[in-house]
Amino acid sequence: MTRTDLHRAREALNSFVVETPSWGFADTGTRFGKFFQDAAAIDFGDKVADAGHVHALTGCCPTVAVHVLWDFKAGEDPKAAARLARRHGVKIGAINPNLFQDQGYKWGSFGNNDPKVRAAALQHCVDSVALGQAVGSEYLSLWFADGTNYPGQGSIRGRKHAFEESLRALHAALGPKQTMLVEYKPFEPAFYATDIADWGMALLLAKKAGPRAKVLVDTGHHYSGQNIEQIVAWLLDEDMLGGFHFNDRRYADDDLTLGSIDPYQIFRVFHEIHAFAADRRRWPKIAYMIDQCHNEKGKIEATIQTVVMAQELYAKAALVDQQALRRAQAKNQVVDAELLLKKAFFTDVAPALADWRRANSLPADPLVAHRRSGYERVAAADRRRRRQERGLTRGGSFA
Ligand code: PSV
Ligand code: MN
Repeated sequence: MTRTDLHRAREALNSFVVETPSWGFADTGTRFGKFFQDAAAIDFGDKVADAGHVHALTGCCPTVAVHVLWDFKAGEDPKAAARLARRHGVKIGAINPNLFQDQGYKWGSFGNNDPKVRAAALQHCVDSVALGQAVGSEYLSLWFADGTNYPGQGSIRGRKHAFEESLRALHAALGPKQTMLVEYKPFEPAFYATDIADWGMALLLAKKAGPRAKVLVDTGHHYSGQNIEQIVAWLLDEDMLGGFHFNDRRYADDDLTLGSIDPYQIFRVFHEIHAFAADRRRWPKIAYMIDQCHNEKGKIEATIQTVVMAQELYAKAALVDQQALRRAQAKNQVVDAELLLKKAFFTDVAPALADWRRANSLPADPLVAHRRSGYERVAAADRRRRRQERGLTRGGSFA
């Protein structure tokens, strides 16, 4: 690694933070079932303790995303939750309303043809905005399970109009410091026509909703072979990229740890962000978040793996010589241009990460430090005991 590379990678690491998801620490599974882990978080306190532990080891996860129904009980003071998170060294990040679990959402939430259900869904989101304000969160992160399963089942344009109306009303409820993120997903749980199936639909809806609505790119929510970095580049160019949900996939929305299948893909996404910053001489404001479901791996280990992978790939992408790339592109030197990306991708950034961790008084290897800490063993014993004492049955909702 050259001195310039070391400097570039360190600078990149200084500005890179990634949010962990509260649900990633809890029992999650597939639609076929869950395999329970003793150390899985039982409640919000466990989730923020785990998130705090990950942040203490990695130094780059200061916030934790929450899912309203899974993390907040009706009547609870959200400020108390924020204080609890702070005690563990983290802050509450994106607020995710839950618009898919309630029986009332059988025919959708914002896209439902019953105005009463649409009003209830909107109210839940407006309440989530207030919750976000109470805990000082900047982001309201929206994902809709809405859609239809069979041709002819619903009016595709009618549902689009319903979404436009509710998203506009929700945007009007945002506080001045809040941004709302609109996530898309091609299918599941709806299989015929998901209401917000791709980035184009999310972009149109966000633009119509208002200036503080942006698009959220969940890396798992694309068809096989889709060019995600191209989507990212277009959204950046339109000033419409609001954030990411990181995970990796082999088939569909597999929620595997980031870079486990295709690290070069995420590198290319980060490259587009670095290239944009180099061209525009400003950094776009992007909420980097993880959205994973850890079925087999230990939840904290999986989270640490993803965080470290994200840091490595972000640092590698910072090494692309942007000026040389522009020159090669101008002359149509295809091989040279591609090699500039490959060279950065294959550069070992371990020395830069080690340096950065040392400078920030962090463990040299977060995963090793986690294993040595005994945190998982203690958490497993404590949570096993609490489950028994409370007679908690496991299963139920997704997280
Ligand atoms: C849906 O698959 C999703 O990606 C959304 O972001 C949800 O909020 C999250 O997963 C958890 O179910
Ligand atoms: Mn997601």
